[in-house]
Amino acid sequence: MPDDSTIRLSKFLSLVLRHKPDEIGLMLDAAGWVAVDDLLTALARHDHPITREQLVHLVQSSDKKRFAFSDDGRRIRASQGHSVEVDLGYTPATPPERLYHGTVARLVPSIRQGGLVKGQRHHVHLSRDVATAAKVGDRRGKAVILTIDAARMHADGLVFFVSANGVWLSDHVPSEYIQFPSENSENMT
Ligand code: HQG
Repeated sequence: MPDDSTIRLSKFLSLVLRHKPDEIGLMLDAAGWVAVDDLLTALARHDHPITREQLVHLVQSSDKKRFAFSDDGRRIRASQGHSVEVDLGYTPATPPERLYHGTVARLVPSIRQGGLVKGQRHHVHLSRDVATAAKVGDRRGKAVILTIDAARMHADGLVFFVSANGVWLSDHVPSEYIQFPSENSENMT
């Protein structure tokens, strides 16, 4: 388990690299990258001083590999989850037959109606396995796992991307492709 200060820093980095780079005076490039030097300087100026080694450790030890360095190690970006406009440059990919989405019971009626929508983020996030989806759902309460017929979506021409850290991304998942848990098991993981 990462310690509290690592978790706090990881959350702050998510905020800066996905949502509010201007909070510490940074600008992301069109693909979401920022120079590591600039990031370290900006963090130090805004009460989050860390060394390059600490940053590298955080990136490498992150449970979900949320952040990635460029090949030359000079730039860093979040691998998914942005609300600011970026083009991560992922190419369309063929998904596994099934993907999973963890949510909570109170959102299910609306998802039944409108399918999965991306909301503030650029994409709907889907997981490769049930355990990951359960963790995503548990952030909001007791996870309800939706099973997505990704093979049929793909066959029908809907586009998928996979992020550098293995999150499957889609623009919208219409409800016809979603298998919902039966009513009396909706509260079960
Ligand atoms: C729900 C975290 C009502 C959806 C996680 C979810 C993930 C609807 C919420 C990543 C809906 C959106 C993404 C509809 C979708 N009506 N509710 N039609 N369609 N929803 O946080 O997938 O730690 O934007 O079920 O682990 O929960 O940040 O998406 O509950 O990988 O790296 O609307 O964020 O990763 O919430 O989470 P989010 P998410 P990090």
